[in-house]
Amino acid sequence: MFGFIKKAFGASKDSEVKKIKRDKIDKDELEDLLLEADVNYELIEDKLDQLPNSITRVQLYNSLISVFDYKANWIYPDSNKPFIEMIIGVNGAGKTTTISKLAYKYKQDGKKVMLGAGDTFRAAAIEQLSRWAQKLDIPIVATRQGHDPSAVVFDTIKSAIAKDIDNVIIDTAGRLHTQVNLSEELKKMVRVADKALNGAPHRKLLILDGTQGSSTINQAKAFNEMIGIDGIIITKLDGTAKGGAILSIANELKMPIYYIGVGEKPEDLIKFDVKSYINSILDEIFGEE
Ligand SMILES: Nc1nc2c(ncn2[C@@H]2O[C@H](COP(=O)(O)OP(=O)(O)O)[C@@H](O)[C@H]2O)c(=O)[nH]1
Ligand SMILES: [Mg+2]
Repeated sequence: MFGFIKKAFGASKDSEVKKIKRDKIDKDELEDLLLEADVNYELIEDKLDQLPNSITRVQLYNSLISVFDYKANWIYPDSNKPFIEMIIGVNGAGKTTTISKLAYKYKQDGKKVMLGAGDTFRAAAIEQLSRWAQKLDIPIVATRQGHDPSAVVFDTIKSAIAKDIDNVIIDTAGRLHTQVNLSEELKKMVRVADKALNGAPHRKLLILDGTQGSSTINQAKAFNEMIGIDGIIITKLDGTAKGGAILSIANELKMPIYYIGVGEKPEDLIKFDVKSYINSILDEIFGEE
């Protein structure tokens, strides 16, 4: 499932050599492996300090799983239809692509989906999302470049209510003239969503570019301060050896990671499962069970 883990934890470097199964790993060797996979240094030290010199699979499993020991800070609404999600993140992180993936997934699950082209800053962003909507045969609310994205938010939600839509996914700009503008615009979009439907947006998802590794953490903190983030999707993990950054991101942000992106096609979205993720890492280190 998590093929990218192989890249991050060394197997690919010598893929001809069959992984030898072992019962324990030395602290020093483990430290090197985790550092290479882009796990944050302080996190590694913190975890290794609590482990013996020679570490078993079970010991490491318990140590790594504890990084994810936190709860979501939002609640799925009871019957508040439609379910509104806002997709946030810097330009190029993979917002628009991820929206198409989510839309595809919801549609596969039998849901009625609608998109809102809330990145009105760039004409290309509106076109890109419209193309996806057409390809996936999903309705979209869009306006011309430069128009107020909050109006798009309002219109999308109202239209979705009228058409009995299940899932609304709203795109946002990743960059404006200034950071202050961006912050104000996003805040307004959130306020207006709540006016269109009480409690909306129900989930604000932050898209982080997995190839940037741990360096996305500061970005995430900035967006969280602006409008509060409810969860994370990490993209582009198909092309990187930084799969360990997921641990650093979880540890620093203490926010649920819902999905990971592993390609550019609509089906390249994987539900993130903590246990499978950690077991994939452990398989690389100890050999498959
Ligand atoms: N390999 C790969 N490329 C991705 C993934 N997600 C997005 N991309 C690519 O990253 C680039 C930027 O994506 P886009 O959705 O336009 O980013 P946005 O500016 O945040 O909306 C595009 O070329 C996408 O095809 C992914 O999971 N894997
Ligand atoms: Mg975009």
